[in-house]
Amino acid sequence: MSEKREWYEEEFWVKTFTSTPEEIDPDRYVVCTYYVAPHEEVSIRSAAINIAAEQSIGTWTKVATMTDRVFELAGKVFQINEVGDGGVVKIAFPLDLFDLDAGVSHLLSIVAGNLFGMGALKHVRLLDISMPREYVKAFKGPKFGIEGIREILDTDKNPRPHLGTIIKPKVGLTPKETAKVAYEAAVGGVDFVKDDETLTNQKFNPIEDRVSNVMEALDKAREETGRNILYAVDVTADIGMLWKNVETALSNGANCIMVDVLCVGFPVLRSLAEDPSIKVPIHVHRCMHAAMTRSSIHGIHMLVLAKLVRLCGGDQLHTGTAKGKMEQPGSGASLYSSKYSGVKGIRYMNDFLRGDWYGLKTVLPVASGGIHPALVPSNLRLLGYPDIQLNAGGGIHGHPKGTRAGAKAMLQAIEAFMKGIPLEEYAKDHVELREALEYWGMKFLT
Ligand code: CAP
Ligand code: MG
Repeated sequence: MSEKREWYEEEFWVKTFTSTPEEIDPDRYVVCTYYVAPHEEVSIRSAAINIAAEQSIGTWTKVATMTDRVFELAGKVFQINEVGDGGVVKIAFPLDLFDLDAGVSHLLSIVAGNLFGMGALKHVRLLDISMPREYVKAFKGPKFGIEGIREILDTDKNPRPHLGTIIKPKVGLTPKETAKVAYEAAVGGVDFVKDDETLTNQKFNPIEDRVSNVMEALDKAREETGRNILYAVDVTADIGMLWKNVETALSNGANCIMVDVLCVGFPVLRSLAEDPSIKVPIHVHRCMHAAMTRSSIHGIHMLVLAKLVRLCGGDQLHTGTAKGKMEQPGSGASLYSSKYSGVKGIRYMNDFLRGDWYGLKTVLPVASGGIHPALVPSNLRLLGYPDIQLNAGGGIHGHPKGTRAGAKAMLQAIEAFMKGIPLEEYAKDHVELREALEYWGMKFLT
């Protein structure tokens, strides 16, 4: 192994870009936690100083124009714990470095900018970010949050997990066929219906016809069952078309909109949430997140993305399952504290979204992806309840007796769990649940 090169160990770099934890006032700094794996010849402290310097005052060598004002903006490495091939480091960036009016796009250019390409680093992962009150207060956050959604769905007095569905197949149905599936799911007992993330305004299912047909079907279901049901219309598109989709959806009665946040960008979510004409909750899908979140040693942890979604005003957000068809994040991340790894990491993120954050409204965590009735107890137990929504697409519409029975079976599984009754026991006199358990067995459970 070649000798470690202490690239940034000269007094100037250490003095400018490191400090002790006691010197970091949490009200005056944005604090980032990174997993850093430097190339063999670079020490962890050098790598961390490299990040602090590049992402704050941005220079790899002394320049003639350094003044005290510039030095006050320096990022500070104040904690290093060596793990695996690298270390978990904390870097504090002074609040004055941030343009509070420029929001998340500016924040990302600092805390998740050039550092991902630095030549001294083999891997680097932004694990967490903690912002001072003044920073968080520059955002309005969600308009509805868990409380607002519960009021709409009338589950505030007796909180329970919400049941959602994604209309399947993903694409190819006509507006009338979509509305029929939505109606069946609603009568079967779902609280929430959503478009799948690739359905927007294609020829086979234009948004105007779809929304008017689905809302009519849900009105009918409400008259019959007395229950409100939200329909999240996917408005994802490039900016001009996105706003047209929003207008079309709202003018045809949509009571919720949905956006693929990483495809459109955080600022778009924020502009939707802060627009006074949008008086409905925003459901946030996260497709593409795994390009950043899946590796346990490189990229950006989902917890960070969830914090940004809350700042930008998402009312509900996909955060993953404990059991389901998608990869559980962070396999191999025993490198870190449990709050960043695997299912415990999802739970930690869900609890953050449910908890107080300088007065911003909460965000309802959504577990989705391969869920069917047999998976309900473990997902609720491990991810936390009652403040959660379980979404099932295939796990409802794939029921042997169809969508209505599928929704009933999911609801029965939730009821059984909430009453503390084992599913097999409850299934004895709940036929839809029994059929679902027989049909899918333990798929994805083990
Ligand atoms: C679920 C889903 C969601 C995934 C995405 C799908 O459908 O609609 O997009 O949940 O994963 O198309 O797979 P099924 P995540 O219930 O039929 O699986 O929520 O982890 O972002
Ligand atoms: Mg989907």
